[in-house]
Amino acid sequence: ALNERTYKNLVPYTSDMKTTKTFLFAAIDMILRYITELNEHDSPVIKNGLRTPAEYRKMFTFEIDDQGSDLYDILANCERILETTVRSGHPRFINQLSQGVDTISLVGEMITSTINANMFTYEVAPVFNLMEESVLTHMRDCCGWPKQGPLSKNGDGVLAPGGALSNLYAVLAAKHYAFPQIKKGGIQNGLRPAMVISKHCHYSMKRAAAILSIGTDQVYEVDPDESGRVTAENIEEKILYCQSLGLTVFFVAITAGTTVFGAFDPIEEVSVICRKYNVWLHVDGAWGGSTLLSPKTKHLLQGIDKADSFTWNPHKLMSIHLQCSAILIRHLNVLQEANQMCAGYLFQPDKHYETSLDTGDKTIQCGRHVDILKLWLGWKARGHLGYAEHVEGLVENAKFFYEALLKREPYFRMVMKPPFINVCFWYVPSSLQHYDQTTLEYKQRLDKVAPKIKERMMNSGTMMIGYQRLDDYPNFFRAIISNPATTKGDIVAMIDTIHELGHD
Ligand code: ABU
Repeated sequence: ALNERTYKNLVPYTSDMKTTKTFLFAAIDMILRYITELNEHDSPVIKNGLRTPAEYRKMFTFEIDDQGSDLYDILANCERILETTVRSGHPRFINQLSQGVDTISLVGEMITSTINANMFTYEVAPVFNLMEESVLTHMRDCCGWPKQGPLSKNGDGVLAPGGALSNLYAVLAAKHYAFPQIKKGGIQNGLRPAMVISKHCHYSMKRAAAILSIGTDQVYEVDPDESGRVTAENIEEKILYCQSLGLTVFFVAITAGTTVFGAFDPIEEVSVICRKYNVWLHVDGAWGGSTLLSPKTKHLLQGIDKADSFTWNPHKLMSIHLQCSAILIRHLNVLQEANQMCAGYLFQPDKHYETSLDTGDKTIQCGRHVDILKLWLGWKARGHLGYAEHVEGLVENAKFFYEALLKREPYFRMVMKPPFINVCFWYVPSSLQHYDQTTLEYKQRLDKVAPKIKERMMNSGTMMIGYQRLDDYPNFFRAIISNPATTKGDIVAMIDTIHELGHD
């Protein structure tokens, strides 16, 4: 019985595998029960709704005691976590860009964790480093980047812990490319680097400017049009404006699939401007990068072959488990030159093998998690055709969602026709339907509707969807379906739920 056993009855504290197996089988059994329940579509996303912090604190003993817990108690805690936490893998969790529980990814993470390797050197993680190099090469091939250098490589890159960090890598690489002297000397001698970005870029762009001492005041935003896209003319105008202030624009960032609207900026046109002014072009495709996987959607990234760097998150549209984000750089050696510190105990210059596979000295981190196995397994399992079908299925679901909402006017009102998977809409309760939509009072009252419905939703635990304000728009819902488990039946059920919760 596990209640009479402790960690000392498990390997590596004992060589007897019996208790270890019982413990692991019990954990696997718990996971299987969780996944079974998760895929019952009418089951709740949050059982008994979101609790208060005080209630969760009562449910768990978060404090660590002098005496350790027995194995039964450890498993009971795991069970309680699975019971009470938000089920972000549920088909009706459409709150975030990353969703779902992917069985292949799960196995990838289990094997990764079993090995517990560190990506920083080839000697510690040889197969994973080769695997990462191969998959990143393939991702760059999808961008159409040319082979260069003596090793005939089509660029560089690394898997980073999330899109924000991938974007930080892009700014760092661009800064080093333009001003290599800053690495040692800092920003001095009158250098005034500046960045031009779309106002709808991910906030991590500005944060990268803060981290890298560019300063957020030196980040100049370009307003998008009503469809959420910037124009190349407006980017050029902003570059010229910065130049008139004596600033040197070294970096332009646009987005392939903006976080809220899902808009795609015109890469081809903006790349012409960036070439003209010799500015690094970064495309943040954390969300929309995976449209490269289908012949029906890859036109959305037309011009990506001319970008200098590209963020692409398999943990969003490709359903790979968090975290899995690629930063791809078209230029060789910039990452290494920007980040190299030559720590002698890891990156010995006299190693007996090809040290270009020691990825650690080109990264911001030292230790790095193995994110590649789940991605590689997921891609191997689906193949190119499987992923094309996956992306097309998600686009089809978004279209169905949009059309279903149109049929439910005047209770549902669209913010815009979805440019991609993001479906943005207002719920308009009966009491607001006869208001003049142009009045401030209407906007102020509509602004309060989505948070109220969300509160009711979290209390009932039936589904989860995100909301936000953007530009002059009052709070609206953003429906995202990146989970292949979400069906048309779920979409109809979720629309019904919002309608039920939206009563006056
Ligand atoms: N990194 C952007 C994630 C935002 C979202 O999931 O809604």
